[in-house]
Amino acid sequence: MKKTKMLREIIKPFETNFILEAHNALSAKIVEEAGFKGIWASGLTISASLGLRDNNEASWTQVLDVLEFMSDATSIPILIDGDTGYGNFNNVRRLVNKLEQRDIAGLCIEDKLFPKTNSFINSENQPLADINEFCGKIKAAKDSQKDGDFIVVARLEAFIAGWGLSEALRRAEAYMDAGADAILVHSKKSDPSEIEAFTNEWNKRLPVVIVPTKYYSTPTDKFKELNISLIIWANQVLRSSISAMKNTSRLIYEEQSLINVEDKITSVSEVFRLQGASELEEAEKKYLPSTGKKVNAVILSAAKGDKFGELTDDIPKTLLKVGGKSILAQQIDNFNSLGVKDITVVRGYAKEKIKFTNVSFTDNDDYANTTEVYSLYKAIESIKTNTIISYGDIIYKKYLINDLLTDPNNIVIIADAECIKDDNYHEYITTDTEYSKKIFWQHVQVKELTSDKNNPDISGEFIGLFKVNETGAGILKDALRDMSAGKDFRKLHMKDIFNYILKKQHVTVRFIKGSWLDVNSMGDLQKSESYIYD
Ligand code: SPV
Ligand code: MG
Repeated sequence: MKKTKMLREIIKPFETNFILEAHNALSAKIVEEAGFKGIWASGLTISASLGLRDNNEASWTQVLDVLEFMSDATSIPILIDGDTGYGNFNNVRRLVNKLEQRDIAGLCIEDKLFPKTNSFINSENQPLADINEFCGKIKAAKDSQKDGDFIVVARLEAFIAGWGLSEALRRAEAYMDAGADAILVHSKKSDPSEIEAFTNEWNKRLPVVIVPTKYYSTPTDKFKELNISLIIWANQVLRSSISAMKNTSRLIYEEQSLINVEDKITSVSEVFRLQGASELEEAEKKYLPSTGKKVNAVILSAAKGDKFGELTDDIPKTLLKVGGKSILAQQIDNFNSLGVKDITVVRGYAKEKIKFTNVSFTDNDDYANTTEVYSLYKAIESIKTNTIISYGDIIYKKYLINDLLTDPNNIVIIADAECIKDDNYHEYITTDTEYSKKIFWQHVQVKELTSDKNNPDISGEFIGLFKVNETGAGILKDALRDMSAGKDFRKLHMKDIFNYILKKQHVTVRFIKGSWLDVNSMGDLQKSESYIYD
């Protein structure tokens, strides 16, 4: 149902309804969630929340901006307190136009002069508008609305300004004839006597709206008896928030601590809920490319590295410095700079030396008798929906991570087409695809991984960097769990895991040419000094 129609439903004769004040999108949403069928966009509270007085200090377009947020955040109708209409009939016409564009359901204008003052400040001195001039405004508003259900409420300030009942009735009658949809009778008395006097004479000719701020103790049944159509509770949400904000601010200031505050205030997760954070998460799953998806990294850094002499007496090789920065710090920085913040480092040798505040740790305390597979198994819970797994002793260019992030395949490994075939342990891949330039931008399926450098089918060297997506993560975890039961598990290498996977699933390779370094020896370390890392 249209918001204008909804407002019409709650401003009708013979039935009393209620709306509550809001002054921004958040409070409007809270009012809706409380169950109200409509919102009063109060001039007093909107200006107060902007740090201004209720004297038209906020321009009408500034009020309009606030209304737009309120309207976007809610699905119930908003009746705007339009003060005196921010000018003459011409300003009111434009106002109605702009309100309708923002799906505001109704406008209330009061018969005072611009710039107005709040009805409870010095009210006896407040001049009223000329009746005819105000009737012209009402007519102009009604004539300019495009939606027939848009509501114009004419507000009587006669009682507020110290005029009596007959002036109020005279005006109400004129405003009705000018086309108003309802009459708001305002009173500053602490009892409803003026309202009662008015409604007795008025005799339900148009719906009557009231704002019982000053006569708040009057039972609501009394208003029902008086056939009030709409009761506006005009400022209580702002006032309650002021009390809460004062208490919290004072407490935090005095105690210089949050300890006595935290459980008295709304949780951060409730703030997220009110903002609709979950909807965005769902939308991200639907619309974002894989680069925007949750990505995490696991860095396998348990090994001591035994070819570095005393350099690794106290630290694992992942902490060896290259160009002033440890290999591990270099990797973490690269991941961070690409937006990957969820990083798990598997520590082993000299684990206490690995100190980073922005990563989480998993330990492989049996690092001396195990290999990288066992370290990865220790971090199995960190293999999630998009996980990059990296050996902790390799240096590579950042673009490789980017390439992996955008790759749609389930399991993608990086291999260097120019492989080293020395006596150190290396893992090579074989493929069915003939080696050619083309392979650098094709997705090639891996046939097998091998550590046999004499295998004639070798087309590249696995560099110790790969990615799994959600499906790939499931496949990898199943393989690790299946193989963990075998008695040789602690001695297995990544090639064994991949070969196990390859019996049933595809593993894709992306070839590179250089752009990385496996730090295996002092020689490598020296070479790496001249290496470009990003
Ligand atoms: C408002 O809420 O701004 C009103 C009601 O206009 S009152 O403050 O009572 O004038
Ligand atoms: Mg007001």
